[in-house]
Amino acid sequence: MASRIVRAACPHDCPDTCALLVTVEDGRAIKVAGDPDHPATQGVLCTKVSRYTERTYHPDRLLTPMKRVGRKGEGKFEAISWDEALDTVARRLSGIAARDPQAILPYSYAGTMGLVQGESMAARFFHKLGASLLDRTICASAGATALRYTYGASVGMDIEHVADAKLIVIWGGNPIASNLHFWTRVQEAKRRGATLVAIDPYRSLTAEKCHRHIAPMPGTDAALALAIVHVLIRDDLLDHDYIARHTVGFDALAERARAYSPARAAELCGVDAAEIEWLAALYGNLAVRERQPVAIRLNYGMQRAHGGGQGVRAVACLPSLVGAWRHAAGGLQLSTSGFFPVDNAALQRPDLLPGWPAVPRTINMSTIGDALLGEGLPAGSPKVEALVVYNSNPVAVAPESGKVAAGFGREDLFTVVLEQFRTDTADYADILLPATTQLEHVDVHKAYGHTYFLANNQAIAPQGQALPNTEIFRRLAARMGFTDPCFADSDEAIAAQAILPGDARAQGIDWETLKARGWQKLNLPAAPFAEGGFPTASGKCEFYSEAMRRDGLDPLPGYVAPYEAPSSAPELAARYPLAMISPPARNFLNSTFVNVDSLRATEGEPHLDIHPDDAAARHIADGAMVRAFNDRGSLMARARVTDRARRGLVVGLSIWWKKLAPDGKNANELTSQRLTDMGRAPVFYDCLVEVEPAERVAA
Ligand SMILES: Nc1nc2c(c(=O)[nH]1)N[C@H]1C(S)=C(S)[C@@H](COP(=O)(O)OP(=O)(O)OC[C@H]3O[C@@H](n4cnc5c(=O)[nH]c(N)nc54)[C@H](O)[C@@H]3O)O[C@H]1N2
Ligand SMILES: Nc1nc2c(c(=O)[nH]1)N[C@H]1C(S)=C(S)[C@@H](COP(=O)(O)OP(=O)(O)OC[C@H]3O[C@@H](n4cnc5c(=O)[nH]c(N)nc54)[C@H](O)[C@@H]3O)O[C@H]1N2
Ligand code: SF4
Ligand SMILES: [Mo]
Repeated sequence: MASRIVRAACPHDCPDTCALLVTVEDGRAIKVAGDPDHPATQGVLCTKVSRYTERTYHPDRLLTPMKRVGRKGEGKFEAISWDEALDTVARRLSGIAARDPQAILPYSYAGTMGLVQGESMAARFFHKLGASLLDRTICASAGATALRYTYGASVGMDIEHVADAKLIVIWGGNPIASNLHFWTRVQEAKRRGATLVAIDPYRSLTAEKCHRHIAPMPGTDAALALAIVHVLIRDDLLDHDYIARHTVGFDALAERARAYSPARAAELCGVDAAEIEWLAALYGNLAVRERQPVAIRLNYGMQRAHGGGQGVRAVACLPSLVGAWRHAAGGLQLSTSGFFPVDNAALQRPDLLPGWPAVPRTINMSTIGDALLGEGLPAGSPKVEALVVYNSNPVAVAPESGKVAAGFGREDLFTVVLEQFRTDTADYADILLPATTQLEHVDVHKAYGHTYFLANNQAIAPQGQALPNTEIFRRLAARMGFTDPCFADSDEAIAAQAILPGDARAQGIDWETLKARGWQKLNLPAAPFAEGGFPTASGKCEFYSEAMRRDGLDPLPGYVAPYEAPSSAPELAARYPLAMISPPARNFLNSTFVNVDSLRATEGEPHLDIHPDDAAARHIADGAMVRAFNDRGSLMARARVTDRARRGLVVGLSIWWKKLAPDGKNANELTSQRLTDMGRAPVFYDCLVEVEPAERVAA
């Protein structure tokens, strides 16, 4: 039997970006394993991707182009040929473009993180067309904006060294579920004597395994971090030399932090002042008095509220105050993506835009519901007449789902969806196009939790008539008469353009070496900011940001209350007293894998975790069906009465496919389309609800 091993990369939106070894026998992938030699992967994959063949050969894979024959959303389709599908799409888009190309909107996110199957040929196509631009904010842009103002880019410590840290603070993340390979290193650090602290409103799988768990109310992290700053300064637990040489605005920060005593922060966050004092003393003493490495793994869970950006900024100041960056095992990581020299201009070709450097209007993906319903568009701005969705499942993942579904349901909207499966979004397509999976196409990957470039070599032939995104847009471009040479680039040629030439960080790395070796690490110092050198305008860590002031923002870290909290919205809180968060379930990846039966079986059914006191007050028994609701919508779930959820909080692990939930709904029925303080990002975890037993609904 002809057996071979193909070097590949996990495409999913996960900081770990694992190196894969795919065993192929007689043209069929029989095993997907982690590369034991890749230091970030260490031969281990999560449960989801170790079952990647189950997903690839899933009986529900879309294998032919289809056209809708039922109502929008109903999911009735009929197979058609590629020619008919592409001719229809080209004809409809050309007709709309002849009136105003801005009436066409691409909608995509990180179904694959690949630089080739993501925004390369697709971006070229929409740029050439002059379509509206999409503001890709749905996940990380609040935190990314905060990091840009503070450190200059999405950069931080290399967690490959974290096993040597003496204190690891896991802040707003649940790595056992969503950053597994970091967690492996954390356990090694624990064996070596490190103290682990989780800061999370929920006692997550990770929080329960830490030495200490501090549970603030969602969206209050800035107050907590500023109180730590307050204590560090009050008790002189500071690296004065690092502050003097590598930071900007210490005095202004000190002045600001004076207002955040532990007592005040305790009240804002709903924690004990003693917990804040304890953490600040441990962090400061270890770093400054004992000169030991202290690390913060900040994650995106804490930036999904109104003050999400300011929260990240406040936490991001901490390592510079105590000089934690001096050690390879110290500092902070939210993301490493800013280290990667990627040639976006070559991949995406914004210069193809008809009026370049003028750009068409931009529509925020986080408010797609409103945009499709014509709300919030500038006066005179054309309505969206065509939507082309790829690498995303907005009907399930975008906030305020009722409006999103209403928008997708518009009869006068022409919708094209490129998908591997018939997702909630696919059900609204006029034309549904079958896309390849990672085993069936070529790609190149950067990462946001480590510093390796990876190659994804094609392991097997496309299933059925599926095509890579690139090929679909290549064929569409030809039909639209786009003759620029870049539309003829093969996927290998695009992959070869991804890495910015001449950048020292990528010296010795190109597509040829990468595809042969599978992965290559960037050339970076082990402790990237030991001697400062932040990529800000000042070259320093900016506690005070002149750029923020210029942009009309508070130039110092500060506390911005959630939109939906008793302090900021007392009337709303009287009707809807519980804060709801909907963070990732371990066996799903956003809404991907929900349709893999074995993984969905492990998650069971949509649950809502509620504290015993909050449950008792509502006569909710463990295991009872409940209805969670607010002015935006409602949702049924099975209650788990548990003190994993702190008082005042309910937790619905996500993101379920709506059509695989008993009531056809998921958590986004309740979330709002409001945006964060910076970065125009959604506020999924800034959401008040009330919960009642479902019998009452029936009665
Ligand atoms: N298995 C799995 N892995 C994933 C994903 C997935 O869906 N499933 N999604 C991927 C994606 S797209 C992303 S962006 C990352 C997300 O990665 P993380 O940001 O690490 O996200 P979570 O694992 O959801 O961790 C979020 C934690 O933050 C907590 N949290 C919620 N609100 C707050 C708050 O206001 N303050 C604080 N301190 N904590 C809060 C939640 O209770 C939860 O335990 O994970 C990626 N990895
Ligand atoms: N309530 C709530 N909502 C959330 C979140 C939350 O924590 N709570 N998290 C938010 C976050 S952090 C994120 S990042 C977003 C994620 O939102 P999305 O990026 O939309 O992620 P997925 O739901 O995984 O959907 C990706 C889709 O892309 C498809 N896909 C994968 N590869 C390819 C390919 O090569 N070609 C094509 N054409 N399709 C492909 C998959 O089949 C899948 O259906 O959701 C956000 N929504
Ligand atoms: S989802 Fe994350 S942990 Fe799982 S294989 Fe992919 S990169 Fe690795
Ligand atoms: Mo995300």
